[in-house]
Amino acid sequence: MPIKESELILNPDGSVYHLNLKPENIAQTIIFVGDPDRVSKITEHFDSIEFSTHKREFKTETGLYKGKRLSVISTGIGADNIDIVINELDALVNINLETRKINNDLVSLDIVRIGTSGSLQSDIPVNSFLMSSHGMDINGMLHAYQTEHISHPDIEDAFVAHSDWDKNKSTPVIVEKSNELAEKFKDENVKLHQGITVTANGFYGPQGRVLRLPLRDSELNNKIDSFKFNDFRITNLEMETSAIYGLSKLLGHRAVSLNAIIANRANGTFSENPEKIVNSLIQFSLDKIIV
Ligand code: R1P
Repeated sequence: MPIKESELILNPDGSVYHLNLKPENIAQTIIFVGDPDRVSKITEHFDSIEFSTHKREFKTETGLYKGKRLSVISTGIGADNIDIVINELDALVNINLETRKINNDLVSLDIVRIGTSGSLQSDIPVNSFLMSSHGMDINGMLHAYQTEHISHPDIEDAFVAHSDWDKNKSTPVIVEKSNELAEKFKDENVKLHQGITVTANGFYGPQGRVLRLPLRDSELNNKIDSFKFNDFRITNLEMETSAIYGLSKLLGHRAVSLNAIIANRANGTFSENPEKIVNSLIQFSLDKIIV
């Protein structure tokens, strides 16, 4: 059965609805960034750019970096945007947009997020690099999908018990990175911290920040940063990783999330030069992606 026009929406030129992309516009290796302005900070390193488009928060550029074809896409902020970006990218490679039928031979994309994040651990300082071993959805997006076979109930249950998790909130869902893709980023000369990344559905209250509004659970961040499960601990908070890991695993794509740590919530510090650490992570990531 063809997928209905109301479910897979195409623009008059045949591109997918939000991203404004056609299948030929994207590479099979795709870098995600949150901020549209970060796209050109990556593609300025490219040998050449063959395609650019921009709609809403979704800016895409495709080109060659040291001979390898890469696309860079800004996702804007949040797991809800990741739902749009990954579903539309998957449609571009795995659904025939003319017949609206799923292809027999499915394509697996490599997705690398180059993002910014706040550390929760004092030994992971500002200006360091972190790869998310897992994404923990506390934002609820993954609950729309069947995640039983990709999640980690042992860690989830331990976290729910440890944090006395509020039953009115969506239950945490934990999904691991692509270990295959992560291999590319191993480097004995570069310290890449690893840990569980909690993906929140907001920046202030949902990540335990208090400006004028008191929190429902003022101890939540302490419970998050004191959680341990075997060798795992929660290292950082941001707003996209669990959705990237979850949807990538469900759809058969490989994903890793790399974070420039620009804030340290444990000691209240913020990087004096966040641009610099983000640029270092961009250069590190580009040179690993092409290997
Ligand atoms: C919040 O300031 C935004 O920054 C972080 C968060 O995940 C959120 O998207 O990532 P990016 O810098 O990649 O957008």
